Amino acid sequence: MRTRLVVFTLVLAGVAGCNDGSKQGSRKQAAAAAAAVTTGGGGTTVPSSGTGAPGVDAPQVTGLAPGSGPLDGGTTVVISGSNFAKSNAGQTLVLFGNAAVAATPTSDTELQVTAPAHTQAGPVDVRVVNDLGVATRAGGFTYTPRAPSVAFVPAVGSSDLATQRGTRIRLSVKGLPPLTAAAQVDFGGTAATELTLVDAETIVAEVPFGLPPGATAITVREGGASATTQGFRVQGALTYGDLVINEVLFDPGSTDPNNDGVPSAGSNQSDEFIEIVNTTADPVDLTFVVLCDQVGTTTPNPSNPIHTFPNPTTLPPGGALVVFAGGTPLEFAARHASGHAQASTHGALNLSNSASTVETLSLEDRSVFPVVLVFRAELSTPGAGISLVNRNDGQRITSNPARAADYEQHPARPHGQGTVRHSAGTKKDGSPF
Ligand SMILES: [Ca+2]
Ligand SMILES: [Ca+2]
Ligand SMILES: [Ca+2]
Repeated sequence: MRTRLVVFTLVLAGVAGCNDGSKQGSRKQAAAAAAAVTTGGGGTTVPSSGTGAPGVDAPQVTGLAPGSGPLDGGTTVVISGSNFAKSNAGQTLVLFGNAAVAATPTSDTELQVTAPAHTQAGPVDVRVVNDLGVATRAGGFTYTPRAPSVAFVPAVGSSDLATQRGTRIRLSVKGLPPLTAAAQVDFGGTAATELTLVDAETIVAEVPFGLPPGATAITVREGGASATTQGFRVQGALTYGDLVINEVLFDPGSTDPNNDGVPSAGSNQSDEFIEIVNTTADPVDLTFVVLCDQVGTTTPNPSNPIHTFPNPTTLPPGGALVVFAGGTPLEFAARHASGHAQASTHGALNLSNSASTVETLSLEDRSVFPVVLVFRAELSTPGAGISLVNRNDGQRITSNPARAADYEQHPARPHGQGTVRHSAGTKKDGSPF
């Protein structure tokens, strides 16, 4: 029996290596199968032809039902024929093209099998292989093409007045001809600003400038075919309080909130952080929002950015994103495509450790107007290792501008063997937003 199984494997390798629909290949396979059974033998029957010539016990296939199914596989197919259950090996394989799946005969004349996935629409040969031989049904099963579809991430985007560039939306396209440099993408009929071809099924498109806010269809065209998807949203202007600066750690002391194993100390202030929360019920595109800082005055300074969010950066509803001064933020759960924590694109936040220094942090939204004050807070440090945190943790701050009274010193919370007084990426008690 052991010998038989080894030989059986060789037979399958030979079948899988042949092109679909090759009659010559089929004859070679049949010969191989016959030889294999002879060699592995000990059995009483040696087929003269693996194609199931009349008068021998080799399997034969007379029909498949259904004879077609989707490219993703999963179709339950009943194969009719003969000599399915006489296999002494008790093992039968069915090949759809070159993909083999195990099958169990339900009778001598019927097999039930689940069609495997396939890459290209069209007919494939179906082969039933057991230790009596190989039966081939040329073009026995047809894979039906997928309906064209487009998936996209992120689900919201905007564009920038200053540069007229847009959020980069990654489009995964199925059911179209392979994408090429000639592919076209439009958002609600307006051509994408920039296109970057990733592969035959993936293209990155920038949201064009000047689209009205709201639901916008995305259409991809290639080779005379097109696919359209709904559900994407062009973000409108943010209003005050949609985003809050929820927590700020000016002076990390010797703590390590970015979890990179390097506690801050002295001039290493890489664990400074600013936690931003989306207080709305929708995802917010942060791509063209800029985090700014002005030291020593209560006047915000939009021209002094300390972090530029990468394109794209999306904050989920109620979600938090932490901007650290530096380091390699670890163990922040990926709650959205752009990650839960980022290190300052400017290499530092330079938050003052002095309790007497006022700093005005602001989030400036450039997506619709050059400068729209989204949030500002006049803040000063409470001391080493202690952050300032929104009294109504994660909730909208309505006073404009936000004042020191909107914040409190972070309470102690358990962490490791002791306690800490900050909570980068979580609520005050360490629970998720
Ligand atoms: Ca650190
Ligand atoms: Ca500092
Ligand atoms: Ca927090």
